[in-house]
Amino acid sequence: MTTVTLQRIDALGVITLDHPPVNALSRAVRAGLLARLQEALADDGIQTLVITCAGRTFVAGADIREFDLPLQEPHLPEVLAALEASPKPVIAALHGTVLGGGLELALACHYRVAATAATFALPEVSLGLIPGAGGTQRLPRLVGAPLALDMIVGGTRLDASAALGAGLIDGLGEGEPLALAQGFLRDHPPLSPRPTAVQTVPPFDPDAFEAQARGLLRKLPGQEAPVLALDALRGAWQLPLSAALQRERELFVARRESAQARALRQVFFAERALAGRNRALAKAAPPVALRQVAVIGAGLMGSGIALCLANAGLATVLIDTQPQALERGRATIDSYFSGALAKGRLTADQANARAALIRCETTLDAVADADLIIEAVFEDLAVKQEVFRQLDRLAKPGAILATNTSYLDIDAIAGVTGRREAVIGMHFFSPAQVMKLLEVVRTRAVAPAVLATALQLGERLGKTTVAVGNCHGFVGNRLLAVREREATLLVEEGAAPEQVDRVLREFGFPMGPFELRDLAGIDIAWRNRQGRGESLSPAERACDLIEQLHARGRLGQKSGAGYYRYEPGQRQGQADPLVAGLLAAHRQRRGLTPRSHSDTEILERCLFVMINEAAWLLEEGIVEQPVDIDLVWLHGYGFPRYRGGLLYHADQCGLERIVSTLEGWSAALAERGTRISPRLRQLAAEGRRFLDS
Ligand code: 3H9
Repeated sequence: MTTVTLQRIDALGVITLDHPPVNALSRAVRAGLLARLQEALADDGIQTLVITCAGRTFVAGADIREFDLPLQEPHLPEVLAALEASPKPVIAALHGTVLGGGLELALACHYRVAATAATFALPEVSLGLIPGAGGTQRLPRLVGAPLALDMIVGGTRLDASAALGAGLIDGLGEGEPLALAQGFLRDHPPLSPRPTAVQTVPPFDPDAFEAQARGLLRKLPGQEAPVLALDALRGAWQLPLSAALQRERELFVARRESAQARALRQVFFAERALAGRNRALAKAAPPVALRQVAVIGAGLMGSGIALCLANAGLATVLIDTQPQALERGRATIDSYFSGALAKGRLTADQANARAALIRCETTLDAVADADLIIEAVFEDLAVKQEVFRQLDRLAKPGAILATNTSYLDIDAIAGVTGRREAVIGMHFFSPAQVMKLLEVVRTRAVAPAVLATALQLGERLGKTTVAVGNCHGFVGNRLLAVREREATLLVEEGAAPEQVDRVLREFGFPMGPFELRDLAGIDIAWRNRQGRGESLSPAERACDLIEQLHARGRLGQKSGAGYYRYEPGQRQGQADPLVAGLLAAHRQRRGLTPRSHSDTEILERCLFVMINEAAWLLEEGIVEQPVDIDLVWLHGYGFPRYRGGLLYHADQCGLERIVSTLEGWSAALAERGTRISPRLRQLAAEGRRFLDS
């Protein structure tokens, strides 16, 4: 339901936009706004106008659902130009999230007042767009070029007091936005029209501006929109207003159609659809109420999980039977809260209250009152099974037992308990208090209410929470293992680790597979390979670079050397002649003549084997929907958001091309113990796509 109404209160004309859930500027809203504006201007009894919104927020932007449709009149820039040209003063009365086109609407009004909880941003670049209704022109005129740059290119969000300080809004207060506007009018008689666009940009230092822009763009490699947004912003002082507005509009219209914007829209809606599916599951099987949660193991992972729980207001018991480990865990927690306090992210009261939610204990019987217990001990099946035997004995009836294993068989863990229906996987990513992903791993016997509880907790922790099935490595690490295997084989054949890493970085990953391996630890990969024993294919077993590095004590960043060499205190590795020598000797031993690889071959081999493995995951029913695989890799492994996700990217490449490329490698794939997924073949043969399947 969409309504835009005009109400007269004495000489005030109040235009209210009502288009749930977030008052997005759909065609109907734009048309309604224009019509009510014309009525208000024609009404001699109205002297001043207020624009406000019903519901939980002022306009949160253009209607993203319309971006795949042809442009429809009236266009927002025209509506805003009419508003700004109003001979009667117009006040925007703001609350909630004033975003994108919503902020542009507010900027076109003559005055702005806001509720104290309101926030302001132009997040268009996060959707692959640039502001398309005057944002790049009106914002710098009000707040100056440097802050406009941070907001338009860097996506900086302002709270209401910062917005007031910056001159973005003119008044601020508690209460209903309309009442705030009425108060503002009373305090500032007589108001006259004050168009933003005719003002000039306040003076600024152009060199400092350009340096700031370079700094921001460096943090956004591969993304096209921020560069174009900057281009449009410069128009605010380089071009006459009408030319600058026209240029902004042309860039915006072209961006709507761009591959990156389409990909980012796909991700935007996929994230919300996932949250909706999780909510529906929680409704179908009411979750268990969580009054207290216990975490077993106070290592980096366990303390990180405890932090997540405390940040979400949950009473938490952190247990480690080794007092020294527990002390280290407590120190990690304390330093996190003091850091948050120092950075102003938490007040002292908040930090103290959250820290007090975490109680540290050294005996497992402290789990007695917990409704949920999350185990985060050493990654070894026998160790975890022993912990679960004890937990089964000590936990109260009905308590849920979760494991944070990153690849072990959770059915085998559940099997040692007398409550298999209450055992589930909750795979957090390190550092748990930072990383957005949570894989919730279903076991064979898991009860629906247990699954619902884990999913609901994930949402409460602010994680992108994806339900997956139980298999070695689940979704994320299973695909990671396949990519790492392919990358290692490429190196064995003659590519340099730094070439492989560069190619994947240029694709948009924050780091390449060897850089990631050095960060995560060569010892972790070594232990994983030991654990896989007979299941390693002959090709994988023969490509034993991990064992060779491990034997030399090259454990990655933590030991100062792995695939790369690290200067003390440096996280950026240097290519190491020792590794080049080790590789040369390895190839010689195996009778391999090194060859060079094109960047395209490297990229395709790393990605296409993952796409094939993802198709197997679908075939095996490990995920409910293809998009879940994309969300796991987007939020847990740095897949570039502007490429939409692994399977979205596969769809863009064309499945037929992927299958025919994989067919060309089928002998090599067989050596690795892999076949082309029948599902992938079928989709390709039918000319279909993953995300429509
Ligand atoms: C723009 O404005 C371009 C202009 O410069 C140029 C114009 C010419 N459109 O996130 P939630 C839906 S670009 C359509 O779960 P929250 C969303 O899909 C835009 N629908 O709630 C969901 O639907 P469902 C710039 C939208 O409270 C429901 O609303 N603006 C839009 O966690 C609830 O969303 C942005 O980029 C939209 N613009 O967060 C803001 N926004 O229930 C994007 C939301 O069917 N939006 N929906 O799944 C957000 O950041 C968050 O949604 C918001 C609320 C903070 C508003």
